[in-house]
Formats: sequence, structure tokens, C-alpha cells
Amino acid sequence: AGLASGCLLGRRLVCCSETASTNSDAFHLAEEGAEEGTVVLADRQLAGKGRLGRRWESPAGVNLYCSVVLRPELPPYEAPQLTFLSAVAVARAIHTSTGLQPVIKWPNDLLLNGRKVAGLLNEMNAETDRVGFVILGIGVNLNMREDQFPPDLRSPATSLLLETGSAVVRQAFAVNLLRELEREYLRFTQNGFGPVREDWTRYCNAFGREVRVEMGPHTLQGPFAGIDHDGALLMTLPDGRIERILSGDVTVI
Ligand code: BT5
Repeated sequence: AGLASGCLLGRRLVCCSETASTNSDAFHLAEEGAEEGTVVLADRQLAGKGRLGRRWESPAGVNLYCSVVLRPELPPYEAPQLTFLSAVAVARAIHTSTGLQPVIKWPNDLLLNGRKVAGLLNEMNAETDRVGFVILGIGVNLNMREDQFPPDLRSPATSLLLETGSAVVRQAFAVNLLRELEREYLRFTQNGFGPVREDWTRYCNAFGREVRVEMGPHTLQGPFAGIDHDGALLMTLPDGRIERILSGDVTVI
């Protein structure tokens, strides 16, 4: 009950000790008509999902696994705006809880000292011209110890505990996160994507830098020029044109 911090997010809260994936649970609830603001939390995920069929390591007791049902009035191609919105909210929650300032790596990673501390997976159910619902999936490594990561993730990934040396109280973090998310979402419904884009760009590790984007066999390099309203990364080309990049691996140079 302590989680119901504002008036929207968490007004229905589903907590489970273990589940396959909180995103899948939230998706099913939304299909059955769950109201906006429904939140699913789990202590452990047995099949936590990343993007593109990848896996999200989800051991018991140490981290936050959270999925939020939203029903925004948006055309489907603008749904990626909510990923940026949730990245800003997670960055703020991490800052409030630890004093550390994470950076955002396009499109959906949060990094501390170059290592991934949180990931976002948004899934949508859309009709042709409008979004039915969006599930914001948020995984944050709070108190995960080094030996709880599989060996191949020990250097690319981290947790708040590993960065600060002190444990984070999970419930307090969840309250912070839902508060930040609610604030961002209300601002977004009132003022649109502009302010979210500004904040996201400021937190982005590529802000003011040169980036290289690898897209299969193709590579493009140039100054980062922000994000477009559909989530595309913008890059300034040598002739001054702006290139829109919809997916790829970004390295900041
Ligand atoms: C993501 O995918 O970063 C999205 C992660 C979303 C997880 C949340 S938890 C609550 C909700 N329910 C779900 O089932 N999912 C969401 P992607 O960008 O594809 O990154 C996945 C990659 O990150 C993996 O292939 C690993 O390399 C790495 N990885 C896996 N688990 C990690 C962890 N706990 N911490 C850091 N990196 C991890």
C-alpha cells in the first residue's frame, strides 16, 4: 500500500514472488481491460525478457522488475516516446536514491560508469491508428552482487550496490520510481514530447558528441543531433543533412 504514491500509477498493484515475466503478466491484464496505472512487480522472473528475444537476468530478492500499464492517446509510431519518458524517470529515481547520475544510451539502456544498470522493454498493443495500451517494462539492478551475474555480464553490467557500496531498499526505490514516472507521464500528457526530449537529450551519453552507428554492414559517423518524435536517432552528415537512424549499435567517440 505504501507504493501508491500518487494518484495514477500503482492504484492497482500486483505483486508476486515469482513469475515468468512481469511484462507478459501486465500485457495479459491489459488485454483483459486492466486500467491505466496498473503495476506488476515481482521478486524474481523466471523468463525475464530483453528486446529482440534476448534475456534479462532476474535473480530473486535483489532487483526491481516492474511493468506498468498505460493507455496514452497516441498514434502507434509515436509510442517510442514512452521509452524515452521511462528512461528519464529511471535516471531521476536512481539519482534520488543514490546521488549518482546515470547516463542514457540510445535507445533504452541506463549506464553507470559505462556499465548497464537498467534496461527498458516497452511493448504495445495497437490498432491501426491509435495505441490500445503500452506496457512499460523496467528492470533495475539494485543489490545484485558480482557473483549473481553470469560471467559474460560481469564487466558490461553493474548494480547500484556495486557502484555505491551500500544496499538500496527495494520498496523505497519502487516508490521513487513510480513517483518520477507518474510526474513525467502527467507532464507528457499535458505538454507533449518536447520537455521529455529535452531532458532525455541532456541525460544521453551522446549529447554534444560524435557517434558511430553500426547497422549490419553499414556504419555511419557524425555528431549526435538528438532524437526524432518517433524515436529515431538523428545524426548530422558531413553535407549538413540530418540522417534518421531507426536501429543500430551506437558507440560514442
Ligand atoms: C533490455 O533489453 O535492456 C530490456 C530489459 C527489460 C527488463 C524488464 S524487467 C521487468 C520487465 N519484464 C520483463 O520480462 N522485462 C522487463 P536489451 O537491450 O535487449 O538488453 C538485453 C541484454 O542485456 C542481454 O542480452 C544481456 O547482454 C544484458 N543483460 C541481461 N540481463 C541483465 C541485467 N540484469 N543487467 C544488465 N544487463 C543485462
